[in-house]
Amino acid sequence: MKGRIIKGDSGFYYVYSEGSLYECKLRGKLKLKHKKAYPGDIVDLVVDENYKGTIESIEDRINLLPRPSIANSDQLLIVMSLSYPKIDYNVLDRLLVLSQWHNIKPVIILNKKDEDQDNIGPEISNIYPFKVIEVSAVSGFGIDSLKDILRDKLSVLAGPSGVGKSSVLNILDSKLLKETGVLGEKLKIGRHTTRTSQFYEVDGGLIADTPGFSRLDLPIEMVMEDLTQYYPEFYEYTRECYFNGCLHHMEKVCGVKKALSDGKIDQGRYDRYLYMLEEIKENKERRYK
Ligand SMILES: Nc1nc2c(ncn2[C@@H]2O[C@H](COP(=O)(O)OP(=O)(O)OP(=O)(O)O)[C@@H](O)[C@H]2O)c(=O)[nH]1
Ligand SMILES: [Mg+2]
Ligand SMILES: [Zn+2]
Repeated sequence: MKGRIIKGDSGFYYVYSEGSLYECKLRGKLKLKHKKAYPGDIVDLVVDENYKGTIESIEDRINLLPRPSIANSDQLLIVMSLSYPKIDYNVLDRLLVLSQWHNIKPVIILNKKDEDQDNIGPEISNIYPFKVIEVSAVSGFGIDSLKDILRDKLSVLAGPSGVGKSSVLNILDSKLLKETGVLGEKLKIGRHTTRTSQFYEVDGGLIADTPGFSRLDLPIEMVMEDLTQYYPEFYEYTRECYFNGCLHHMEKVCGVKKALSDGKIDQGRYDRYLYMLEEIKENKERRYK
């Protein structure tokens, strides 16, 4: 049987499989090999009738988010609000960069559609070359489209306080997966600060609500050439860049800068790109001092 670890706790692992949770131990040979298991890991398990089991093997992971660790995320749901708090574009662009750095597909969720008087939702959809879903946890707008992308996936929630992450989880009718007690307890909205990730189930998909991403510094391993890769709207214009590794900054002949002056690339996106480029440069200078 295959399942997904949602929590590890002093030698026990709680594994979600086909609607049930199993309390498992690692098979001795895995421990001998010093195999580590993280929430999100996909495992083979053998279980008994008392919802206890043994993890026989751990699948190779496709990615691993740090602090707190989550393995094998299919997508990062970056939640922003269309009213208050106002969209923090710095946070949005940073999360987009970090998501791609960790090899996770980002999806932008714009909540509070019911309060989007200035209709900025469609504007953002136009500017950002990523999947954007407008929703409202109050009116239910867009919730079905959101459900469609959650099915059978592991999604990780991110976004500033107050944008409506808990409210969205609530209207999705998600169930908090707890290691003890019954499944399917109705989620209660409330303020909670957690150090570990909590997993919720929605129609066979899992959502991890994580306290991660509280620090949005770019990883020190990231180089300037990495950053350019995370801007899909640049791609088609780089053909006209003189240098192969063009950073679209000081270079004289640059297709991206040309597209910018022709109004084909968003100025704000570009400005924040330069800002992050500078941050990477400073990281590097600090490292070699
Ligand atoms: N108008 C409107 N208000 C919303 C919507 N979703 C959430 N809210 C309100 O926004 C406030 C914050 O919502 P939460 O769900 O607690 O936000 P959160 O992202 O979980 O915040 P933290 O837990 O602090 O990170 C609450 O007062 C909600 O009632 C929405 O779609 N429309
Ligand atoms: Mg919350
Ligand atoms: Zn260029």
